[in-house]
Amino acid sequence: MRRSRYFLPTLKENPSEAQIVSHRYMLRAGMIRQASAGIYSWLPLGLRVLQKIAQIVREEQDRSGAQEVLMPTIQSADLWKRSGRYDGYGKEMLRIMDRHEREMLYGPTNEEQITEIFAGAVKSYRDLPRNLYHIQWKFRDEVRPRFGVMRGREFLMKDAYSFDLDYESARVSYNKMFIAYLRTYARMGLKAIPMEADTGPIGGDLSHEFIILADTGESQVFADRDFLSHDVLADPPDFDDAAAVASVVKRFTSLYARTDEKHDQAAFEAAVPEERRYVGRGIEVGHIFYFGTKYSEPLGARVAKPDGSETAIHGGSYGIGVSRLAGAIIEASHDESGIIWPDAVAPFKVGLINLRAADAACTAAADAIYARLQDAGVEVLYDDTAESAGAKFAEMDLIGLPWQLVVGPRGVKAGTVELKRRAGGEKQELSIDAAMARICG
Ligand code: P5A
Repeated sequence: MRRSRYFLPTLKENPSEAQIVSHRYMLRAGMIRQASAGIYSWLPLGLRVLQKIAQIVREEQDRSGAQEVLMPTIQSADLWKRSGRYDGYGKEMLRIMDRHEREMLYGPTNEEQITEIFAGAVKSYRDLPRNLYHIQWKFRDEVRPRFGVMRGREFLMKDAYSFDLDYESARVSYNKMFIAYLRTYARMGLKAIPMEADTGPIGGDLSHEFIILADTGESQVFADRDFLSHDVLADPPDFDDAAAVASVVKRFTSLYARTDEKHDQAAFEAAVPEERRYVGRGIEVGHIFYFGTKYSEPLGARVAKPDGSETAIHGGSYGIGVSRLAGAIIEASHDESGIIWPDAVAPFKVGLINLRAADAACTAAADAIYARLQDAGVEVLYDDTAESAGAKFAEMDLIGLPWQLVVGPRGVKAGTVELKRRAGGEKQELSIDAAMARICG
């Protein structure tokens, strides 16, 4: 993409409404614009990041055996009256009346909807287990939407729903999601810590939040630093091996990790030696629940057991804050100049800077490198504008692409370019071939 053609409305000044760094940088880097309180438009650069995050989430859901569906944002109130949640959900639910005066709502979550689909389709234990997920916009009329996409009113969530015959089998499904979550966050360059959590309006008696560490997080966390040394991608359990999956889950759940509501300082000190105690703040980027028959009973999701008797299915639901993650990744990875995207979610891999657009030799060299990167399938943003070198460098640092490739008149004469790694900032003068090899290797 040529910068001269790209819709990238960056801001030089810090917007006054943004209180935390991710919100500031998302506005300044032209990723998002506020539409109304807690509701955002995603501009080209931001949308690329959102789509990369969603794709990693999707791949890890698929790998664990879940299957993608797409349910609507608008739901009927009747369904929620049947589950008993319509009144209890309170003011956070956006209630809508259609032209026939039927009560509708903008879905804050989809337990009812998916359970109804399931109840209409599955009648036998032979069709279990199943796990269905979608990546869809939600609306929650938060009292205090704030921090940009971190606490929005409209936000993108991945929500998965598992269906099992009994508690034991539901635990297997829960454990698979647990591992899928660790893998998902690790692929984004994040260390997520699972913590026992309250179940709130979703209900049930088993639940974990996944928290990434960041100073601006909304929850206070107390955890064993041993979490940070586990690498689930290096030694992943096989999803078909329930015992192997359970043993990794056990390794994680046996370490101390609690948010302030559940924290017990006596217990913390007994379980974790002083040098391993982490006390800080964190951002909730996922939340998983086992709630048994809470939705299947009222909505009639029943199956025949092998002995012919009937039972309500055992369910769980599993959420990831996809749009929140765009902000959370910035909270975890930035410096005073801007964002530092982990490679896996970067909107482009390379920012190619032509330092002297008015110089024919420089432009010819930069154009040729641009073509070469595109041919190699590398996503590149090519700053071909006539802006000053200082402005170009500042903008590239702000938008945080992993590599910066700088083509200037002196280097063109010598046959070299400057390659800078955004994370760490180290720079190297290299031949074009060597720079290509570094980027592509
Ligand atoms: C699990 C999936 C649920 O809604 N039902 C379906 C369950 N869980 S949850 O914890 O309430 O939300 C799941 C994740 O969504 C993100 N999230 C938000 N992101 C941005 N703005 C919000 N207002 C918001 N509310 C929830 C969080 O990452 C949460 O873990």
